Amino acid sequence: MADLKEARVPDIGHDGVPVIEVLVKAGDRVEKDQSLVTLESDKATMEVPAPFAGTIKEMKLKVGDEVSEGAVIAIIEADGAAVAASPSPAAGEGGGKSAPEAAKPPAPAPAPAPAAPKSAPAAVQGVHNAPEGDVSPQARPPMGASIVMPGDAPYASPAVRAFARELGVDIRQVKGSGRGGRIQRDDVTSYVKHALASGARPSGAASASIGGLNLLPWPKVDFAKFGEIEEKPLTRIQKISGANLARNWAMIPHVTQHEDADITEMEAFRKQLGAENKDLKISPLVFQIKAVVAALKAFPQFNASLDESGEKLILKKYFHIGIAVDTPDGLVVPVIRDCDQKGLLDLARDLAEISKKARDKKLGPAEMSGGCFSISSLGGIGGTYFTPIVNAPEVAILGVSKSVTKPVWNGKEFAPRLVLPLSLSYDHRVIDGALAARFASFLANQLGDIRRLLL
Ligand code: CAO
Repeated sequence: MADLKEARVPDIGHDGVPVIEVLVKAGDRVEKDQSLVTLESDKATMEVPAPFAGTIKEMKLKVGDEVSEGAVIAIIEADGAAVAASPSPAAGEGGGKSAPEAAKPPAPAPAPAPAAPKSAPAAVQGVHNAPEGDVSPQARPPMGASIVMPGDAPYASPAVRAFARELGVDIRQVKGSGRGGRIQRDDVTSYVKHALASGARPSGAASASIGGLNLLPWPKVDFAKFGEIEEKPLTRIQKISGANLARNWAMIPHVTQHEDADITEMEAFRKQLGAENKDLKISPLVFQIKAVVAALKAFPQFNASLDESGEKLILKKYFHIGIAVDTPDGLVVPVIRDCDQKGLLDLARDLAEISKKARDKKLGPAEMSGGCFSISSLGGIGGTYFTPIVNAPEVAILGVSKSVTKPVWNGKEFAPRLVLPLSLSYDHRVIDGALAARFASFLANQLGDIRRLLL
């Protein structure tokens, strides 16, 4: 038999509060605590939740109605089990304060939300100007009617705020199209569509919400207040690579293993090879590519990617190496394919070609995809060690710094040796520290003994 019950407005501390959103309609199935309507007084916006689960038989309120405690919001055909312990009131017009217990909103959670406004009645829990980035469990509105105070906070219902948070949108960036600039769900959707179309990440807080990180919103500073400034828009490459780097840095637990390679012999051989092939620039990078391929063969876990579910490792049997190239418009990572099948001279040719293409902005998307492992060489510039960011979905990246001649103890004396600093960053979800240390040491040995490299 149908068990019809009323959902009524709880004690909201005011009379004649306007309904500004009706969130469900007749026929909808609702869960206990799902928001039914949004009310807005001059002090606060509140969502009133369903006191029990069931199916909406009739909505009694519409936008613009003014309600007080006890007004009937909806008639709900309650799920038997959910209200078994409650008396079963008759359906009918509400308005009185005699609403049955079963139709009242849930009791407040034992631990009240921080900073609930003093005027908030006990039955109504809420968040007082909670910053958008702050979605820690403590700051999340409990499942009572939620309150967001106007003022500095953008004008949006808690449901719209929750929706924005879910998509990683900083709601303060969204322009509201509703009454009095109120932000609607559609405004958030349009904002995301626009951000995606322009290739930019949605907002400073977008990356903050990835994986549920609770970061503060990006600081807003009027720099002109402190001195002369000039605005320079980011290039398209900077926007795209910036968004990728931010995601990779935030989502991958990075560790960087440092190692030194003695490349004295390698460098002598490189010079000899350069003298024999004057038309070709033999960069130290080609030796590093060969050493990396040998290391990937020896440690297949480095030539792998986590699948999207994070539950499987995909091991690759090909050896395509990405090379970070610095261009006037920003960083790009073209990929040299099948490096295992190429000799040093082939790799030198390929490297020259992709570097030129990158700088002439002639790289196509296909030439920047399919990489297994990346190398970022700052050796031509300087510095000792650094922390390269793993280029997802790869699981490791090699950073190469400038080689320097150092006194190295050979068991009898200090001898001048050319030492190349290596920085191997890896995804600690996939690779353990011991394995990374072995990989780095293997790499150094390969570079230190070119006979191995040429095998
Ligand atoms: N130690 C010492 N010298 C090095 C070196 C190293 N590790 N690596 C390169 N060099 C030398 C080269 O031999 C070259 O010397 P010559 O002029 O005497 O031939 C000089 O430094 C300049 O090299 P290069 O950097 O122009 O060329 P490359 O082939 O070594 O590197 C490329 C090519 C595309 C990797 C490089 O030009 C580049 O763009 N590097 C920057 C990558 C980058 O920005 N990474 C950071 C990513 S994170 O933001």
